[in-house]
Amino acid sequence: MTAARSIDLLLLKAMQPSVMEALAARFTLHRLDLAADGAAFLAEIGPRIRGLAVGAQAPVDAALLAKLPAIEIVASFGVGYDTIDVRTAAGRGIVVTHTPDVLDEEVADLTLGLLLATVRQIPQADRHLRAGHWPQRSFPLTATLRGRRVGILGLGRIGRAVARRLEGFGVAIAYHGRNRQAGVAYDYHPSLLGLAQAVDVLIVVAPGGPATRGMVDAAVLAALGPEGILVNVARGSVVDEDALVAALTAGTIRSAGLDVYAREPQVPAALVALDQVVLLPHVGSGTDHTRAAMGRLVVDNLLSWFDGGGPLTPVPETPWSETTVRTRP
Ligand code: 8YV
Repeated sequence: MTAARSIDLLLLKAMQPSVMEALAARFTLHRLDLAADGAAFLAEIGPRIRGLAVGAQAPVDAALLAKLPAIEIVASFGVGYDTIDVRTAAGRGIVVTHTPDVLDEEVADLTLGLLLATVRQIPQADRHLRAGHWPQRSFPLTATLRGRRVGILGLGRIGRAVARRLEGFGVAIAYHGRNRQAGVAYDYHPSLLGLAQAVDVLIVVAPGGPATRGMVDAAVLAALGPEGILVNVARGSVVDEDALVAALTAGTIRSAGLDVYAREPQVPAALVALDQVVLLPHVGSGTDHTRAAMGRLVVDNLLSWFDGGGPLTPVPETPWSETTVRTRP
């Protein structure tokens, strides 16, 4: 008797060890990054691939999906999935899953840390001490969170977790998103420009992708005013990075705290040169605890799918339902 063939799963590159271990226990893994000739590799194993596990930043475009005629599911590590062509996937009945919920509180914690670090210049104060300047001169007085009005762009799961924390800081909270949210007491602004005019801190938590590209532009930044602070923990694409550098350089806004950039891991030298900004290397969800939870969810989505239980956390665009799941040819 021959053993049942294991399911072929493609990885564009290695994922964290706990994920690799769990996947290897159930699937036959194929690593595109280890292939000497990627095109030849895909031509050979592409037709057998039934699942794809990817890190959040790895592009899964129509050209890649076209080389995977038998693919059923793309399981992505991360809540944002702007690098995955979900429309093409949906058109072919391919399920796409992501990792929402498990990272909300972690990213919200980091967001508040980044906001405080930016307003109170915590990294700069640390640099001042380490450079031995303290005995010669006190660290300069900084801006404050007191009396500030904070606007949130994107009041989704993470945005709401940020807002809950902000309530404890005693600041006024407002938001902009596609729709006013029922049961939410914060001021709603139907336009981003209107929100920016009403606040002096803007926190970007909106998803990336074409609908939000370059939304935080020169006009929005100018509306924040000279005491304005921009915090972005979402996607670099949401902010016009050139306009941001120009606004910071000209003093149109006071500062920025950034965890994400337009062309990661490249960060414009002009941003790095600005001492008042706080720059993090996309670490919003980056703790052992939360990355382990995200990894488990990637694995559990794949196991559930191939066990016939459907996806656990499909993206909204995925045309999945109990009735369609097992009627695929
Ligand atoms: C990623 C993120 O998971 O969830 C997201 O959308 O941006 C991060 O939490 C991280 O970049 C790992 O790829």
